[in-house]
Amino acid sequence: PAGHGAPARTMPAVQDKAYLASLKGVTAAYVITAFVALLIGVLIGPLQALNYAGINVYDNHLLKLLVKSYYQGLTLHGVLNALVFTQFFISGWMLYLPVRDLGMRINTKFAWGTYAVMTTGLVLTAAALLLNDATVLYTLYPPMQGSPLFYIGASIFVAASWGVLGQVVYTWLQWKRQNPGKVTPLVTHMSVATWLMWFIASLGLVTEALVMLVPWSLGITKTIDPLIARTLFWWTGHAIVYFWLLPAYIAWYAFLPRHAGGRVASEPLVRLAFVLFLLNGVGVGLHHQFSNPNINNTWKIIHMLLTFLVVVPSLLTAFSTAAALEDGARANGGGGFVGWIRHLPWQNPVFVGITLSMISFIPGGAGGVVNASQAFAPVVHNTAWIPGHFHITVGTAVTMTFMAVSFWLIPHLLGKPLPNPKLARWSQWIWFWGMILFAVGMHWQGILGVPRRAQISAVAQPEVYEAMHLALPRFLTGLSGILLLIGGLMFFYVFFKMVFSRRVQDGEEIEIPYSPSISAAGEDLATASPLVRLTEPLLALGALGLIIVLMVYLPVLLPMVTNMQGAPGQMLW
Ligand code: HAS
Ligand code: HEM
Ligand code: CU
Repeated sequence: PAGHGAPARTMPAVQDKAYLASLKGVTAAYVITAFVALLIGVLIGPLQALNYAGINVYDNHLLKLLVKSYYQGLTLHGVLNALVFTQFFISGWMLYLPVRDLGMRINTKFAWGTYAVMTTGLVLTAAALLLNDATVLYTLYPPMQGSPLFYIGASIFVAASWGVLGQVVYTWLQWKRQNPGKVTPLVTHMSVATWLMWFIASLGLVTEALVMLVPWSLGITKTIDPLIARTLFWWTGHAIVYFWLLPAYIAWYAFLPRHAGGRVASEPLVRLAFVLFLLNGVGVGLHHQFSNPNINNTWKIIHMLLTFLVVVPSLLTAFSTAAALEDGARANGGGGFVGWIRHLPWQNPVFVGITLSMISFIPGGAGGVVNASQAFAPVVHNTAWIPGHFHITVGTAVTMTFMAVSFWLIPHLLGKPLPNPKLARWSQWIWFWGMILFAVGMHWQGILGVPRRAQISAVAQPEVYEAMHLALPRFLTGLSGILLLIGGLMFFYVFFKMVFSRRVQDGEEIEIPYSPSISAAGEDLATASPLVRLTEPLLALGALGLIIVLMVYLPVLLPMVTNMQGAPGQMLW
């Protein structure tokens, strides 16, 4: 019933203005750097969409000055969008939120230091990419080899994320010590669970980089085992998608109900969903390696079944966020079976961006289940279907949520209001439709056998691919690139106009949009529900998560390590 439940949390006030300015400053630095990376990445994307429409623009001399090949551009696009944009945004977002949520004071010098280290890693990696020394290495796959600069830069970049992670977990533990017997507030719980999941996830990549890639690129070791490298890569490579997704889930669960005038359905359920990702999010990476030989098929099947299991917390999210939206719409006078949808705040660009991003995740997630099915994987693996899948997951569900969040976060951080809310709203609609068309075109072409990571427009007879006979999917992919360019430019116009405008208000007037909840978690552990008590000890749950990962990865890795197959490095460009 309306009025039932718990009111929204109010953010603890911060008295020390200089400290608050520094905390907001470092957060804004992360967020703005993220969107600068996205801007460059997004400018390259449409050229790739044209490629899949059969139009080759890469013989252009002007373009050749910037990128030497389709593949160099593609690598810049993948790295800047999926790795740099996401990690910078998340590092600001998931540092700021828990710190403000807990009302704790952190050492902002350390936070700025971490930002500087991350930026150094970015500059080194970007230099290698721009020098054409790391082309096609977005997934790092040896025996293809890049310059040491690339691997060292990437290692520094990932190490910096541990800096933020450490600071957040440390701050949370300090709060726990000062507040014994208290339930961790929801947003902090989600943030800490995500950071701990990322810690477990990143161990694969860190091992690959430190033990294999860096020594190999420096010439200390002469050969490398590609299978071990891939396996360690996908240990991280699947779970990294939850490192991108869960910060978006924070906006969906904790803040979207407020934008829609509704309530969080159940806080204990949210906590359960995040703990399920912490336990089961990492040990599923073999679903990227079904086609790799020398891996026992039983383990591939186990990882497949565990992948189906990790769909559960996303389904929990789908139903409970939909319930929160329905709650808001009915409170706004909406009724009927689906008629209530019209009573959602479709005028609000934050709401529109986040909700459309969630809608895109319905086919995005469903496609993931197809990819993970061993029977379907051979049909879709390494085809255009796969970029179709991940542009409606990371490229829309995550990216558009972060775009929409910036519409209130930047005003809150910098005291600069959102200019042109209407243009902001339109940018989200156009991006959404662009990505939907992109997904239709690319999934379709993929099923007809068009490969991914291929400059098919430069093939003398692109008709070798059945799909290239079909005008419609080609057309859809090409058109989507143009729509996305327009939607993207509209977004960046609004974003940078906002960032470069004059400060006109105290950002604190724009509150963090905490939502009320129907079923709250309570404040005291002693009186909390069993589910809340079970999901509270995140460090212990993280340790359990690590044990599960070792259980499903050591039996896969050990036979590889005892039967190593060294290959010399190759540079193909
Ligand atoms: Fe994936 C490949 C399987 C989720 C990203 N994925 C990729 C790659 C990327 C990526 C980047 O099993 C390519 C890597 C490369 O370069 O090779 N993926 C899955 C599965 C899931 C999944 C099972 N992927 C993601 C997410 C990503 C992402 C999230 C980024 C953020 N993926 C795969 C597999 C491959 C793969 C294979 C390898 C393919 C190959 O052969 O190479 C699941 O986690 C998905 C679960 C999600 C759902 C959807 C729930 C829906 C929700 C929205 C509700 C909406 C509402 C709106 C309520 C079940 C939560 C209501 C609105 C109103 C108005 C009322
Ligand atoms: C790859 C287009 C935005 C992440 C691709 C490909 C196309 C494309 C056509 C496939 C190229 C190939 O396989 O040869 C676009 C367009 C965009 C856009 C038109 C919007 C303007 C994004 C965003 C993200 C993203 C926002 C992530 C945040 C990636 C990644 C790859 C990729 C990770 C794979 C790189 C690789 O295989 O090495 N993009 N994209 N893209 N895109 Fe996008
Ligand atoms: Cu995966």
